Amino acid sequence: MTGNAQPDEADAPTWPAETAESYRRAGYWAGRTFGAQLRDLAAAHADRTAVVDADRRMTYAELDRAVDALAAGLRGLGLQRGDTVVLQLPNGADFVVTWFALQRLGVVPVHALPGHRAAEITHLAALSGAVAHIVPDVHARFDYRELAATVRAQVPGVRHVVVAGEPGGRDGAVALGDLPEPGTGPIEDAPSSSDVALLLLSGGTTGVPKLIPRTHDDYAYNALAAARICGLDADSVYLAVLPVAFNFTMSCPGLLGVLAVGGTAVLSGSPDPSTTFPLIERERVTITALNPPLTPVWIEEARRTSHDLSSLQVVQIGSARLADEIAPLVEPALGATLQQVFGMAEGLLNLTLLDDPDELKYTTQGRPISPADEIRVVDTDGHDVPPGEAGELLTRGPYTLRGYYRAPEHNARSFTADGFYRTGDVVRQLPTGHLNVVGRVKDQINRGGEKIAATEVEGHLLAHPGIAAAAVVGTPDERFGERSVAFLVCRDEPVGKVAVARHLRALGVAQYKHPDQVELVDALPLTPVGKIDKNALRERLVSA
Ligand code: OOB
Repeated sequence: MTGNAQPDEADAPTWPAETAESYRRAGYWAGRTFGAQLRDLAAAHADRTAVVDADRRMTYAELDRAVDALAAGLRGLGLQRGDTVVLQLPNGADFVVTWFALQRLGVVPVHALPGHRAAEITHLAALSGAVAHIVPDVHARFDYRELAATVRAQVPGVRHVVVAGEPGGRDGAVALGDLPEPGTGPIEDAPSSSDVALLLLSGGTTGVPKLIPRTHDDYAYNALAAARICGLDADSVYLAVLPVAFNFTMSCPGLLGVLAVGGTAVLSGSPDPSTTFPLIERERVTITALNPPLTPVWIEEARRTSHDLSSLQVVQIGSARLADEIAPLVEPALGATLQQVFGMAEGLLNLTLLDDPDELKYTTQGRPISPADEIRVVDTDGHDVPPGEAGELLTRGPYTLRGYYRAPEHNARSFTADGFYRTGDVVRQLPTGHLNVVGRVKDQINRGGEKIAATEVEGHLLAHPGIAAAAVVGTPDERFGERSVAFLVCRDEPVGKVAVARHLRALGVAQYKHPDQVELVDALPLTPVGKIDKNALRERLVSA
Protein backbone atom coordinates (compact mmCIF):
# COMPACT_ATOMS: atom_id res chain seq x y z
CA MET A 1 0.00 0.00 0.00
CA THR A 2 2.37 2.68 -1.16
CA GLY A 3 1.18 5.95 -2.60
CA ASN A 4 -2.11 7.50 -1.68
CA ALA A 5 -4.26 4.43 -1.63
CA GLN A 6 -5.53 2.64 1.41
CA PRO A 7 -5.13 -1.13 1.19
CA ASP A 8 -7.88 -2.61 -0.92
CA GLU A 9 -10.17 -5.43 0.11
CA ALA A 10 -7.71 -8.08 -1.11
CA ASP A 11 -4.91 -6.61 1.03
CA ALA A 12 -6.96 -6.16 4.18
CA PRO A 13 -10.36 -7.82 4.22
CA THR A 14 -12.88 -5.80 6.17
CA TRP A 15 -16.39 -6.06 7.68
CA PRO A 16 -19.40 -6.45 5.37
CA ALA A 17 -21.03 -3.06 4.77
CA GLU A 18 -24.21 -3.85 6.76
CA THR A 19 -22.19 -5.11 9.71
CA ALA A 20 -20.01 -2.00 9.66
CA GLU A 21 -23.12 0.14 9.53
CA SER A 22 -24.61 -1.66 12.54
CA TYR A 23 -21.42 -1.01 14.56
CA ARG A 24 -21.61 2.68 13.65
CA ARG A 25 -25.30 2.90 14.49
CA ALA A 26 -24.76 1.22 17.86
CA GLY A 27 -22.07 3.80 18.61
CA TYR A 28 -19.17 1.36 18.87
CA TRP A 29 -17.40 3.08 16.02
CA ALA A 30 -17.16 6.77 16.79
CA GLY A 31 -16.00 7.94 13.37
CA ARG A 32 -12.93 9.81 14.69
CA THR A 33 -9.36 9.17 13.57
CA PHE A 34 -6.65 9.06 16.22
CA GLY A 35 -5.21 12.29 14.87
CA ALA A 36 -8.55 14.05 15.33
CA GLN A 37 -9.13 12.41 18.70
CA LEU A 38 -5.86 13.87 20.02
CA ARG A 39 -6.97 17.31 18.83
CA ASP A 40 -10.23 16.94 20.83
CA LEU A 41 -8.31 15.75 23.89
CA ALA A 42 -5.90 18.68 23.68
CA ALA A 43 -8.88 21.04 23.67
CA ALA A 44 -10.56 19.32 26.62
CA HIS A 45 -7.50 18.65 28.80
CA ALA A 46 -4.92 21.17 27.52
CA ASP A 47 -2.90 21.59 30.72
CA ARG A 48 -3.22 18.11 32.14
CA THR A 49 -0.27 15.75 31.90
CA ALA A 50 -0.61 13.35 28.99
CA VAL A 51 2.77 11.60 28.93
CA VAL A 52 5.62 11.05 31.38
CA ASP A 53 8.89 9.48 30.27
CA ALA A 54 11.57 9.58 32.98
CA ASP A 55 12.07 13.34 33.42
CA ARG A 56 10.25 14.40 30.29
CA ARG A 57 6.62 15.44 30.84
CA MET A 58 4.13 16.62 28.24
CA THR A 59 0.71 18.15 28.70
CA TYR A 60 -2.01 17.37 26.18
CA ALA A 61 -1.44 20.76 24.53
CA GLU A 62 2.31 20.11 24.30
CA LEU A 63 1.76 16.62 22.94
CA ASP A 64 -0.62 17.94 20.31
CA ARG A 65 1.89 20.60 19.20
CA ALA A 66 4.79 18.13 19.14
CA VAL A 67 2.68 15.78 17.03
CA ASP A 68 1.89 18.56 14.54
CA ALA A 69 5.55 19.51 14.29
CA LEU A 70 6.67 15.95 13.73
CA ALA A 71 3.86 15.27 11.26
CA ALA A 72 5.09 18.26 9.25
CA GLY A 73 8.63 16.88 9.32
CA LEU A 74 7.53 13.45 8.21
CA ARG A 75 5.50 15.03 5.41
CA GLY A 76 8.63 16.87 4.38
CA LEU A 77 10.28 13.47 3.95
CA GLY A 78 7.49 12.57 1.56
CA LEU A 79 5.41 10.34 3.82
CA GLN A 80 1.72 10.43 3.03
CA ARG A 81 -1.61 8.77 3.62
CA GLY A 82 -1.56 5.05 2.89
CA ASP A 83 2.22 4.66 3.24
CA THR A 84 3.46 2.14 5.77
CA VAL A 85 6.47 2.43 8.05
CA VAL A 86 8.08 -0.02 10.44
CA LEU A 87 7.89 1.59 13.88
CA GLN A 88 10.42 0.04 16.25
CA LEU A 89 10.74 2.37 19.22
CA PRO A 90 11.01 1.38 22.88
CA ASN A 91 8.77 2.78 25.62
CA GLY A 92 9.15 6.54 25.77
CA ALA A 93 7.62 9.86 24.75
CA ASP A 94 9.17 9.51 21.27
CA PHE A 95 6.96 6.50 20.64
CA VAL A 96 3.82 8.42 21.57
CA VAL A 97 4.64 11.55 19.56
CA THR A 98 5.70 9.52 16.52
CA TRP A 99 2.66 7.28 16.66
CA PHE A 100 0.19 10.16 16.71
CA ALA A 101 2.15 12.05 14.04
CA LEU A 102 1.83 9.05 11.74
CA GLN A 103 -1.89 8.85 12.57
CA ARG A 104 -2.38 12.48 11.70
CA LEU A 105 -0.90 11.85 8.25
CA GLY A 106 -2.67 8.55 7.71
CA VAL A 107 0.69 6.76 7.56
CA VAL A 108 0.33 3.22 8.90
CA PRO A 109 2.85 2.01 11.49
CA VAL A 110 3.79 -1.67 11.66
CA HIS A 111 4.18 -2.34 15.38
CA ALA A 112 7.57 -4.08 15.51
CA LEU A 113 8.98 -4.90 18.95
CA PRO A 114 12.35 -3.74 20.26
CA GLY A 115 13.45 -7.40 20.39
CA HIS A 116 12.99 -7.98 16.67
CA ARG A 117 16.06 -8.35 14.52
CA ALA A 118 16.90 -8.42 10.81
CA ALA A 119 15.00 -11.65 10.03
CA GLU A 120 11.75 -10.25 11.40
CA ILE A 121 12.15 -6.63 10.29
CA THR A 122 13.13 -7.38 6.68
CA HIS A 123 10.10 -9.63 6.40
CA LEU A 124 7.76 -7.04 7.95
CA ALA A 125 9.16 -4.24 5.82
CA ALA A 126 8.86 -6.25 2.60
CA LEU A 127 5.38 -7.59 3.39
CA SER A 128 3.99 -4.19 4.34
CA GLY A 129 5.79 -2.28 1.59
CA ALA A 130 7.27 0.01 4.24
CA VAL A 131 8.94 3.21 3.04
CA ALA A 132 10.66 3.98 6.35
CA HIS A 133 12.06 2.28 9.44
CA ILE A 134 11.87 4.30 12.66
CA VAL A 135 14.36 3.24 15.35
CA PRO A 136 16.14 4.45 18.47
CA ASP A 137 19.90 4.97 18.18
CA VAL A 138 21.03 2.56 20.87
CA HIS A 139 18.69 0.80 23.26
CA ALA A 140 19.47 -1.99 25.75
CA ARG A 141 23.04 -1.99 24.42
CA PHE A 142 21.90 -2.74 20.86
CA ASP A 143 22.62 -0.39 17.97
CA TYR A 144 19.41 -0.13 15.94
CA ARG A 145 21.11 2.01 13.29
CA GLU A 146 23.12 -1.05 12.22
CA LEU A 147 19.96 -3.12 12.09
CA ALA A 148 18.22 -0.42 10.04
CA ALA A 149 21.15 -0.27 7.59
CA THR A 150 20.97 -4.05 7.11
CA VAL A 151 17.23 -3.94 6.53
CA ARG A 152 17.47 -1.02 4.12
CA ALA A 153 20.13 -2.80 2.08
CA GLN A 154 17.83 -5.81 1.72
CA VAL A 155 14.50 -4.07 1.20
CA PRO A 156 14.95 -1.32 -1.39
CA GLY A 157 11.48 0.12 -0.74
CA VAL A 158 12.68 1.34 2.66
CA ARG A 159 13.83 4.80 1.59
CA HIS A 160 14.26 6.40 5.01
CA VAL A 161 15.76 5.47 8.33
CA VAL A 162 14.47 7.83 10.99
CA VAL A 163 16.42 7.73 14.24
CA ALA A 164 15.09 8.89 17.61
CA GLY A 165 18.48 10.13 18.83
CA GLU A 166 21.82 10.32 17.06
CA PRO A 167 21.54 9.26 13.39
CA GLY A 168 25.20 8.30 13.37
CA GLY A 169 26.15 9.64 9.94
CA ARG A 170 24.86 6.72 7.88
CA ASP A 171 23.46 7.19 4.39
CA GLY A 172 19.76 7.94 4.38
CA ALA A 173 19.47 8.13 8.18
CA VAL A 174 17.84 11.25 9.60
CA ALA A 175 17.14 12.32 13.17
CA LEU A 176 13.55 12.37 14.34
CA GLY A 177 14.17 15.70 16.04
CA ASP A 178 15.81 17.27 13.00
CA LEU A 179 13.81 16.44 9.89
CA PRO A 180 14.66 18.61 6.88
CA GLU A 181 12.14 20.96 5.29
CA PRO A 182 8.85 20.35 7.05
CA GLY A 183 5.76 20.14 4.88
CA THR A 184 3.47 23.10 5.43
CA GLY A 185 -0.19 23.89 4.98
CA PRO A 186 -3.17 21.69 5.74
CA ILE A 187 -2.90 17.97 5.10
CA GLU A 188 -4.88 17.59 1.90
CA ASP A 189 -5.38 13.86 1.96
CA ALA A 190 -6.45 13.38 5.58
CA PRO A 191 -7.22 9.83 6.74
CA SER A 192 -10.72 8.52 7.36
CA SER A 193 -11.79 6.63 10.50
CA SER A 194 -12.49 3.48 8.52
CA ASP A 195 -8.89 3.42 7.21
CA VAL A 196 -6.35 0.95 8.53
CA ALA A 197 -4.59 2.87 11.32
CA LEU A 198 -1.93 0.35 12.28
CA LEU A 199 -0.66 -3.14 11.54
CA LEU A 200 -0.10 -5.36 14.58
CA LEU A 201 2.00 -8.50 14.59
CA SER A 202 0.31 -11.83 14.99
CA GLY A 203 1.76 -14.31 17.48
CA GLY A 204 1.73 -16.55 14.47
CA THR A 205 1.39 -20.20 13.63
CA THR A 206 2.96 -20.10 10.18
CA GLY A 207 6.43 -19.90 8.67
CA VAL A 208 6.39 -16.11 8.46
CA PRO A 209 4.78 -13.56 10.81
CA LYS A 210 1.40 -12.19 9.78
CA LEU A 211 0.13 -8.62 10.01
CA ILE A 212 -3.18 -7.59 11.53
CA PRO A 213 -4.91 -4.53 10.10
CA ARG A 214 -6.69 -2.44 12.76
CA THR A 215 -8.78 0.58 11.78
CA HIS A 216 -9.12 3.87 13.68
CA ASP A 217 -12.75 2.99 14.41
CA ASP A 218 -12.14 -0.51 15.74
CA TYR A 219 -8.96 0.21 17.66
CA ALA A 220 -10.30 3.35 19.33
CA TYR A 221 -13.35 1.38 20.43
CA ASN A 222 -11.12 -1.40 21.82
CA ALA A 223 -9.22 1.13 23.96
CA LEU A 224 -12.27 3.05 25.17
CA ALA A 225 -14.37 -0.01 26.00
CA ALA A 226 -11.46 -1.40 28.04
CA ALA A 227 -10.93 1.97 29.76
CA ARG A 228 -14.58 2.02 30.84
CA ILE A 229 -14.45 -1.49 32.29
CA CYS A 230 -11.29 -0.54 34.19
CA GLY A 231 -13.03 2.57 35.54
CA LEU A 232 -10.46 4.96 34.07
CA ASP A 233 -10.96 8.71 34.14
CA ALA A 234 -8.91 11.90 33.90
CA ASP A 235 -7.30 11.12 37.28
CA SER A 236 -6.04 7.72 36.16
CA VAL A 237 -2.33 7.15 35.70
CA TYR A 238 -1.36 4.14 33.56
CA LEU A 239 2.16 2.72 33.80
CA ALA A 240 3.40 1.04 30.61
CA VAL A 241 5.71 -1.76 31.75
CA LEU A 242 5.60 -4.19 28.81
CA PRO A 243 6.56 -2.84 25.35
CA VAL A 244 4.03 -0.20 24.38
CA ALA A 245 3.91 -1.50 20.80
CA PHE A 246 2.28 -4.65 22.22
CA ASN A 247 -1.51 -4.54 21.87
CA PHE A 248 -2.00 -5.22 25.61
CA THR A 249 0.03 -2.13 26.59
CA MET A 250 -1.21 -0.03 23.70
CA SER A 251 -4.98 -0.36 23.96
CA CYS A 252 -6.28 -2.83 26.56
CA PRO A 253 -6.80 -0.10 27.90
CA GLY A 254 -3.11 0.86 27.94
CA LEU A 255 -1.72 4.04 26.49
CA LEU A 256 -4.65 4.76 24.19
CA GLY A 257 -7.29 3.95 26.79
CA VAL A 258 -5.86 6.25 29.44
CA LEU A 259 -5.37 9.09 26.95
CA ALA A 260 -8.91 8.64 25.61
CA VAL A 261 -10.28 9.72 29.03
CA GLY A 262 -7.77 12.50 29.67
CA GLY A 263 -5.55 10.56 32.09
CA THR A 264 -1.77 10.21 32.18
CA ALA A 265 0.46 7.58 30.56
CA VAL A 266 3.80 6.91 32.25
CA LEU A 267 6.26 4.96 30.12
CA SER A 268 8.77 2.78 31.90
CA GLY A 269 12.02 1.90 30.17
CA SER A 270 12.18 -1.38 32.06
CA PRO A 271 9.72 -3.82 33.68
CA ASP A 272 12.00 -4.31 36.67
CA PRO A 273 10.68 -3.20 40.09
CA SER A 274 13.88 -1.21 40.64
CA THR A 275 12.64 1.09 37.85
CA THR A 276 8.87 0.69 38.11
CA PHE A 277 8.33 0.98 41.88
CA PRO A 278 9.93 4.44 42.16
CA LEU A 279 7.79 5.50 39.16
CA ILE A 280 4.61 4.20 40.81
CA GLU A 281 5.45 6.18 43.94
CA ARG A 282 6.48 9.39 42.17
CA GLU A 283 3.65 9.51 39.61
CA ARG A 284 0.94 8.00 41.85
CA VAL A 285 0.26 5.28 39.26
CA THR A 286 -3.24 3.81 39.50
CA ILE A 287 -3.13 0.98 36.95
CA THR A 288 -0.53 -1.16 35.24
CA ALA A 289 -0.26 -4.37 33.24
CA LEU A 290 2.06 -7.34 33.68
CA ASN A 291 2.66 -10.76 32.19
CA PRO A 292 2.82 -13.98 34.25
CA PRO A 293 6.65 -14.25 34.48
CA LEU A 294 6.89 -10.73 35.93
CA THR A 295 4.17 -11.34 38.48
CA PRO A 296 6.11 -13.35 41.10
CA VAL A 297 9.03 -10.92 40.75
CA TRP A 298 6.75 -7.96 41.52
CA ILE A 299 5.00 -9.82 44.37
CA GLU A 300 8.32 -10.75 45.98
CA GLU A 301 9.71 -7.23 45.64
CA ALA A 302 6.48 -5.57 46.85
CA ARG A 303 6.65 -7.55 50.09
CA ARG A 304 9.93 -5.90 51.04
CA THR A 305 9.95 -2.58 49.19
CA SER A 306 10.07 0.76 50.99
CA HIS A 307 8.40 2.43 48.00
CA ASP A 308 4.84 3.61 48.47
CA LEU A 309 2.65 1.58 46.11
CA SER A 310 -0.62 2.64 47.74
CA SER A 311 -1.85 4.57 44.68
CA LEU A 312 -2.17 1.32 42.69
CA GLN A 313 -5.79 0.32 42.19
CA VAL A 314 -5.67 -2.23 39.38
CA VAL A 315 -3.00 -4.69 38.26
CA GLN A 316 -3.82 -6.39 34.98
CA ILE A 317 -2.17 -9.72 34.19
CA GLY A 318 -2.38 -11.42 30.84
CA SER A 319 -0.78 -12.64 27.59
CA ALA A 320 -0.34 -16.13 29.01
CA ARG A 321 -2.21 -18.19 31.58
CA LEU A 322 -1.75 -16.89 35.13
CA ALA A 323 -1.28 -19.89 37.44
CA ASP A 324 -4.25 -20.44 39.75
CA GLU A 325 -1.83 -20.62 42.72
CA ILE A 326 -0.31 -17.19 41.97
CA ALA A 327 -3.57 -15.31 41.35
CA PRO A 328 -4.67 -15.02 45.02
CA LEU A 329 -1.25 -13.64 46.03
CA VAL A 330 -1.47 -10.56 43.82
CA GLU A 331 -4.00 -8.45 45.72
CA PRO A 332 -2.49 -8.77 49.22
CA ALA A 333 1.05 -8.12 47.95
CA LEU A 334 0.34 -5.22 45.60
CA GLY A 335 -2.68 -3.76 47.36
CA ALA A 336 -4.62 -3.51 44.11
CA THR A 337 -7.42 -5.40 42.38
CA LEU A 338 -6.26 -8.20 40.12
CA GLN A 339 -7.69 -8.15 36.63
CA GLN A 340 -7.04 -11.12 34.36
CA VAL A 341 -6.68 -10.26 30.70
CA PHE A 342 -7.07 -12.70 27.84
CA GLY A 343 -6.53 -10.82 24.62
CA MET A 344 -5.07 -11.16 21.18
CA ALA A 345 -3.65 -8.76 18.62
CA GLU A 346 -6.34 -10.06 16.26
CA GLY A 347 -8.97 -8.33 18.39
CA LEU A 348 -11.16 -10.07 21.00
CA LEU A 349 -10.36 -8.86 24.50
CA ASN A 350 -11.59 -10.48 27.70
CA LEU A 351 -11.31 -8.88 31.13
CA THR A 352 -12.43 -9.92 34.57
CA LEU A 353 -14.54 -7.19 36.14
CA LEU A 354 -13.11 -5.27 39.08
CA ASP A 355 -16.05 -6.32 41.26
CA ASP A 356 -16.14 -9.95 40.15
CA PRO A 357 -16.17 -12.43 43.06
CA ASP A 358 -12.69 -13.75 43.93
CA GLU A 359 -13.46 -17.13 42.38
CA LEU A 360 -13.95 -15.54 38.96
CA LYS A 361 -11.06 -13.09 39.32
CA TYR A 362 -8.63 -15.79 40.38
CA THR A 363 -9.56 -18.65 38.07
CA THR A 364 -11.00 -17.20 34.86
CA GLN A 365 -9.45 -15.13 32.09
CA GLY A 366 -12.31 -12.66 31.89
CA ARG A 367 -15.22 -12.09 29.58
CA PRO A 368 -15.57 -10.23 26.28
CA ILE A 369 -15.54 -6.44 26.66
CA SER A 370 -18.22 -5.71 24.06
CA PRO A 371 -21.88 -6.71 23.97
CA ALA A 372 -21.31 -7.12 20.22
CA ASP A 373 -18.52 -9.71 20.63
CA GLU A 374 -19.79 -13.01 19.28
CA ILE A 375 -18.33 -16.17 20.80
CA ARG A 376 -18.55 -19.77 19.64
CA VAL A 377 -16.87 -22.76 21.25
CA VAL A 378 -16.59 -25.63 18.77
CA ASP A 379 -15.33 -29.20 18.46
CA THR A 380 -12.88 -30.41 15.81
CA ASP A 381 -15.73 -30.72 13.30
CA GLY A 382 -16.69 -27.11 13.86
CA HIS A 383 -19.91 -27.92 15.77
CA ASP A 384 -20.81 -25.97 18.90
CA VAL A 385 -20.02 -27.94 22.07
CA PRO A 386 -22.57 -28.06 24.91
CA PRO A 387 -22.34 -25.03 27.26
CA GLY A 388 -19.44 -25.32 29.70
CA GLU A 389 -17.49 -27.86 27.67
CA ALA A 390 -14.06 -27.21 26.20
CA GLY A 391 -13.57 -26.45 22.54
CA GLU A 392 -11.87 -24.07 20.15
CA LEU A 393 -12.83 -20.43 20.57
CA LEU A 394 -14.17 -18.71 17.44
CA THR A 395 -15.08 -15.04 17.49
CA ARG A 396 -16.18 -12.06 15.46
CA GLY A 397 -17.14 -8.56 16.48
CA PRO A 398 -16.58 -4.82 16.19
CA TYR A 399 -12.84 -4.90 16.81
CA THR A 400 -11.82 -8.38 15.63
CA LEU A 401 -10.10 -8.63 12.26
CA ARG A 402 -11.81 -10.11 9.21
CA GLY A 403 -8.55 -11.10 7.58
CA TYR A 404 -4.78 -10.80 7.88
CA TYR A 405 -2.99 -8.33 5.68
CA ARG A 406 -1.96 -9.69 2.27
CA ALA A 407 -2.49 -13.32 3.27
CA PRO A 408 -5.43 -14.71 1.24
CA GLU A 409 -4.46 -18.38 1.59
CA HIS A 410 -3.92 -18.12 5.30
CA ASN A 411 -7.19 -16.23 5.63
CA ALA A 412 -9.09 -19.03 3.94
CA ARG A 413 -8.02 -21.31 6.81
CA SER A 414 -8.14 -18.85 9.71
CA PHE A 415 -11.76 -17.74 9.30
CA THR A 416 -15.09 -19.46 8.86
CA ALA A 417 -17.12 -18.64 5.78
CA ASP A 418 -19.24 -16.27 7.89
CA GLY A 419 -16.26 -14.34 9.22
CA PHE A 420 -15.49 -15.91 12.61
CA TYR A 421 -11.78 -15.87 13.48
CA ARG A 422 -10.41 -19.24 14.60
CA THR A 423 -8.34 -18.27 17.63
CA GLY A 424 -6.60 -21.63 18.12
CA ASP A 425 -7.30 -21.30 21.85
CA VAL A 426 -9.20 -24.00 23.69
CA VAL A 427 -11.62 -22.51 26.22
CA ARG A 428 -14.61 -23.29 28.39
CA GLN A 429 -17.31 -20.65 28.79
CA LEU A 430 -19.01 -20.24 32.16
CA PRO A 431 -22.67 -19.24 32.56
CA THR A 432 -21.44 -15.74 33.53
CA GLY A 433 -19.79 -15.43 30.11
CA HIS A 434 -16.30 -15.68 31.58
CA LEU A 435 -13.80 -17.77 29.67
CA ASN A 436 -11.35 -20.25 31.01
CA VAL A 437 -8.35 -20.84 28.76
CA VAL A 438 -7.57 -24.55 29.04
CA GLY A 439 -5.29 -25.21 26.07
CA ARG A 440 -4.38 -24.50 22.49
CA VAL A 441 -4.78 -26.20 19.13
CA LYS A 442 -2.39 -23.87 17.27
CA ASP A 443 1.23 -24.75 16.62
CA GLN A 444 2.54 -21.96 18.81
CA ILE A 445 4.59 -21.73 22.00
CA ASN A 446 3.61 -19.12 24.58
CA ARG A 447 6.86 -18.38 26.39
CA GLY A 448 5.68 -16.21 29.26
CA GLY A 449 3.52 -14.14 26.92
CA GLU A 450 5.97 -14.04 24.02
CA LYS A 451 4.53 -16.05 21.16
CA ILE A 452 6.70 -18.33 19.05
CA ALA A 453 5.37 -19.87 15.84
CA ALA A 454 6.94 -23.32 15.77
CA THR A 455 7.06 -23.54 11.97
CA GLU A 456 8.83 -20.19 11.71
CA VAL A 457 11.67 -21.37 13.94
CA GLU A 458 11.74 -24.77 12.23
CA GLY A 459 12.25 -23.00 8.89
CA HIS A 460 15.21 -21.09 10.29
CA LEU A 461 16.68 -24.28 11.79
CA LEU A 462 16.41 -26.14 8.47
CA ALA A 463 18.50 -23.41 6.85
CA HIS A 464 21.47 -24.81 8.83
CA PRO A 465 23.45 -27.14 6.54
CA GLY A 466 23.95 -29.69 9.33
CA ILE A 467 20.27 -30.02 10.25
CA ALA A 468 18.19 -32.55 8.28
CA ALA A 469 14.91 -32.28 10.19
CA ALA A 470 13.58 -30.11 12.99
CA ALA A 471 10.50 -29.89 15.20
CA VAL A 472 9.90 -27.22 17.84
CA VAL A 473 7.47 -27.81 20.69
CA GLY A 474 6.62 -26.24 24.03
CA THR A 475 7.06 -27.90 27.40
CA PRO A 476 5.94 -26.78 30.87
CA ASP A 477 8.40 -24.40 32.55
CA GLU A 478 8.29 -23.00 36.04
CA ARG A 479 9.38 -19.47 35.13
CA PHE A 480 7.86 -18.98 31.67
CA GLY A 481 4.87 -21.28 31.91
CA GLU A 482 6.25 -22.86 28.78
CA ARG A 483 9.70 -23.02 27.18
CA SER A 484 10.71 -24.02 23.66
CA VAL A 485 12.44 -27.26 22.79
CA ALA A 486 13.93 -28.06 19.37
CA PHE A 487 14.20 -31.72 18.35
CA LEU A 488 16.86 -32.00 15.65
CA VAL A 489 17.96 -34.73 13.29
CA CYS A 490 21.52 -33.86 12.27
CA ARG A 491 23.32 -34.90 9.10
CA ASP A 492 26.92 -35.62 10.16
CA GLU A 493 28.12 -33.65 13.16
CA PRO A 494 25.76 -33.00 16.07
CA VAL A 495 24.44 -29.40 16.16
CA GLY A 496 24.02 -28.44 19.83
CA LYS A 497 22.31 -25.56 21.61
CA VAL A 498 25.25 -23.16 21.27
CA ALA A 499 25.61 -23.82 17.54
CA VAL A 500 21.86 -23.40 17.10
CA ALA A 501 21.93 -20.05 18.90
CA ARG A 502 24.89 -18.90 16.80
CA HIS A 503 23.08 -19.90 13.61
CA LEU A 504 19.85 -18.11 14.58
CA ARG A 505 21.71 -15.00 15.66
CA ALA A 506 23.53 -14.92 12.31
CA LEU A 507 20.17 -15.10 10.55
CA GLY A 508 18.95 -12.18 12.65
CA VAL A 509 16.24 -14.09 14.50
CA ALA A 510 14.96 -12.40 17.69
CA GLN A 511 16.49 -13.89 20.82
CA TYR A 512 13.19 -14.97 22.41
CA LYS A 513 12.64 -17.40 19.54
CA HIS A 514 15.93 -19.23 20.16
CA PRO A 515 15.17 -22.70 21.58
CA ASP A 516 15.65 -22.98 25.34
CA GLN A 517 16.57 -26.62 24.92
CA VAL A 518 17.92 -28.73 22.06
CA GLU A 519 17.37 -32.49 21.84
CA LEU A 520 19.23 -34.53 19.22
CA VAL A 521 17.32 -37.52 17.87
CA ASP A 522 17.83 -40.11 15.12
CA ALA A 523 14.40 -39.55 13.62
CA LEU A 524 11.23 -37.57 14.32
CA PRO A 525 8.14 -39.61 15.24
CA LEU A 526 5.37 -39.50 12.64
CA THR A 527 1.60 -39.77 12.90
CA PRO A 528 -0.23 -42.43 10.86
CA VAL A 529 -0.76 -39.84 8.10
CA GLY A 530 2.95 -39.02 8.04
CA LYS A 531 2.97 -35.67 9.87
CA ILE A 532 5.50 -34.98 12.62
CA ASP A 533 3.91 -36.25 15.84
CA LYS A 534 4.42 -33.27 18.13
CA ASN A 535 2.27 -34.77 20.86
CA ALA A 536 4.66 -37.71 21.06
CA LEU A 537 7.59 -35.27 21.34
CA ARG A 538 5.86 -33.29 24.10
CA GLU A 539 5.12 -36.51 25.98
CA ARG A 540 8.76 -37.54 25.74
CA LEU A 541 9.76 -34.32 27.50
CA VAL A 542 7.20 -34.59 30.26
CA SER A 543 7.93 -38.24 31.01
CA ALA A 544 11.73 -37.79 30.78
C1 OOB B 1 -1.85 -11.03 23.77
O1 OOB B 1 -1.85 -10.95 22.42
P1 OOB B 1 -1.00 -11.86 21.43
O2 OOB B 1 -1.52 -11.56 20.07
O3 OOB B 1 0.45 -11.72 21.70
O4 OOB B 1 -1.34 -13.37 21.80
C2 OOB B 1 -2.65 -13.87 21.79
C3 OOB B 1 -2.68 -15.25 22.39
C4 OOB B 1 -4.07 -15.78 22.63
O5 OOB B 1 -4.66 -16.30 21.47
C5 OOB B 1 -3.77 -16.83 23.68
O6 OOB B 1 -3.25 -17.98 23.06
C6 OOB B 1 -2.68 -16.21 24.51
O7 OOB B 1 -2.07 -15.25 23.67
N1 OOB B 1 -3.18 -15.51 25.70
C7 OOB B 1 -3.53 -16.12 26.87
C8 OOB B 1 -3.92 -15.10 27.76
N2 OOB B 1 -3.78 -13.92 27.12
C9 OOB B 1 -3.33 -14.19 25.88
N3 OOB B 1 -3.58 -17.42 27.19
C10 OOB B 1 -4.01 -17.72 28.46
N4 OOB B 1 -4.38 -16.79 29.36
C11 OOB B 1 -4.36 -15.48 29.06
N5 OOB B 1 -4.75 -14.57 29.97
O8 OOB B 1 -1.22 -11.87 24.40
C12 OOB B 1 -2.69 -10.02 24.48
C13 OOB B 1 -3.34 -9.04 23.76
C14 OOB B 1 -4.12 -8.10 24.42
C15 OOB B 1 -4.22 -8.15 25.79
C16 OOB B 1 -3.56 -9.12 26.51
C17 OOB B 1 -2.79 -10.07 25.86
